[in-house]
Amino acid sequence: MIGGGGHASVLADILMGQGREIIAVISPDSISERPIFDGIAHFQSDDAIEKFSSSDVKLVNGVGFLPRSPLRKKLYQRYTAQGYEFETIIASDASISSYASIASGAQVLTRGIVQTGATIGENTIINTGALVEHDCYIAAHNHIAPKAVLCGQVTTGEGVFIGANATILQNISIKNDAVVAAGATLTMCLDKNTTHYPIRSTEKYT
Ligand code: JB2
Repeated sequence: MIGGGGHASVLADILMGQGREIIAVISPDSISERPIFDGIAHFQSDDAIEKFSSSDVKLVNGVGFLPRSPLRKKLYQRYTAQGYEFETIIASDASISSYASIASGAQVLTRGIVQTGATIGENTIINTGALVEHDCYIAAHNHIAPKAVLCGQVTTGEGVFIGANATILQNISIKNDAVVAAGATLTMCLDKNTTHYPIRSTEKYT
């Protein structure tokens, strides 16, 4: 498990519930305040990953992704280039259509829904309770945050962040590294590296 913070602990919970063994947590910071990691070996340097042969272990990308943060993608690319495979994680209560495609290293968390004809790219997070409707194409290294709703045929480029509870209407295209802030509703296509914020009411409460 690479990383030992909030995202890693959610993934560990899912994996342990599926009877999987986590043999080590690799994180520069302490993990002692998270009881889920009790009893698991902890290494503070990424160099420790190379103690484990790529044929013996799978890696889990437990470093999350906030808008335009580079670390998660960097770690994924560094270790896949060295021949390591990242585990694809599907929570037991996620709902994935048999006609959806989930790429290597993607993570669909608790009650995430991926409908028929949808594609989820490598290293992408579909977070708790997010809904990816039919025929969406979600590229690599995205984070679709909790309870975001993507209506049918939404497409995203790499590195897109869609915040919690955001709604993306059908047929919308979102280009690389764009951000949809939490709670926003997106009704038009979004250019690369731009941010769409929720419309705020100007009314004053009296
Ligand atoms: O270079 C690194 C490195 N830098 C930070 N290598 C390794 N192996 N680990 C690294 N870390 C570790 O990432 C930190 O030591 C820490 O354990 C973890 C980051 O934890 P944090 O709780 O700050 O963030 P997160 O990435 O787990 O969660 C973010 O993304 C999630 C998807 C949060 O914002 C969550 O709210 C969000 N749900």
